[in-house]
Amino acid sequence: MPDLWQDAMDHAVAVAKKAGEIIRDALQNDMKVMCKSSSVDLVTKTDQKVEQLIIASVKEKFPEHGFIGEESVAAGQPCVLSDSPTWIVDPVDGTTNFVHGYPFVAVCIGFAVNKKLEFGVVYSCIEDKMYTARRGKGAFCNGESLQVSDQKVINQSIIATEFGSDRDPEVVEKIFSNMRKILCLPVHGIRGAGSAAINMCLVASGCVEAYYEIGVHCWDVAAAAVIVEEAGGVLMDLEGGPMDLMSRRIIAANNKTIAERISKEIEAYPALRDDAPPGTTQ
Ligand code: LIP
Repeated sequence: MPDLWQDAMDHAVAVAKKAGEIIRDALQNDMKVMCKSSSVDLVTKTDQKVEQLIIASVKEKFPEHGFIGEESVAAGQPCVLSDSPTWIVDPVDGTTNFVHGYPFVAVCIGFAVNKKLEFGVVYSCIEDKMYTARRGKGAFCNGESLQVSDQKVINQSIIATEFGSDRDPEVVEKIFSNMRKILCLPVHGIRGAGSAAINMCLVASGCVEAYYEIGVHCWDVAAAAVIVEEAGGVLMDLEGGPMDLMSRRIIAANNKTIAERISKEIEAYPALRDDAPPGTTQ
């Protein structure tokens, strides 16, 4: 049975490396910072340039494939996952980190067929760590095999989450309330890289037991989701059950025991789905 998608994954790794060079170069120059939904939801010309590079490069090799890209959606493209081969791209995951030179910035390229993720590439380009995973073939960082932590006791775990970019006081209160509940279980610590994908790759690497967040987008997590699963981890919705890529909620954990303990503790709150029809309000 020919491996239909290895060629596509190899291309994803090559274009992620090129994208990483552009991001590192941009760190040395004045970057043009703009705002999206608020003054803390940042985007730069580099985000847009990198996404255009990735899409153009893939279209040339795979003209019939579809795309979901963070900046294309921001520009009005639909965010709907069909059965067609689809590339799910976050050109700069950790844009705020990038603007501030905080060294956790990732190029994320996920790939799905029939709505099932087949491979993920996350290039943490300031650290120069290339995380890759192909469904059924394991997860790797710079070629070294990855394995999640074997920890089953939440009180001996590190949990990652993020504050996101919503500053609505009610949402901020829920974020802190959930963090307080997790911290006081107690856990060894709470961490946040400022990039959903890098948080998830740290779960896959075995140095963080779980990551959860409400408000992430499909492009933040699609690529890293394959890496977590292929490293032996699990993906779950915040209220239990399978992760829904478009739901903007995720628990990525080393095992079901830890994932269920987090799900039991935190209070979910609504976030508009990525695939909500245009004009839908929360
Ligand atoms: C970021 C996510 C992070 C989230 C931020 C932001 P971006 O992605 O990786 O988990 O908390 O609000 O969405 O916008 O830097 O690609």
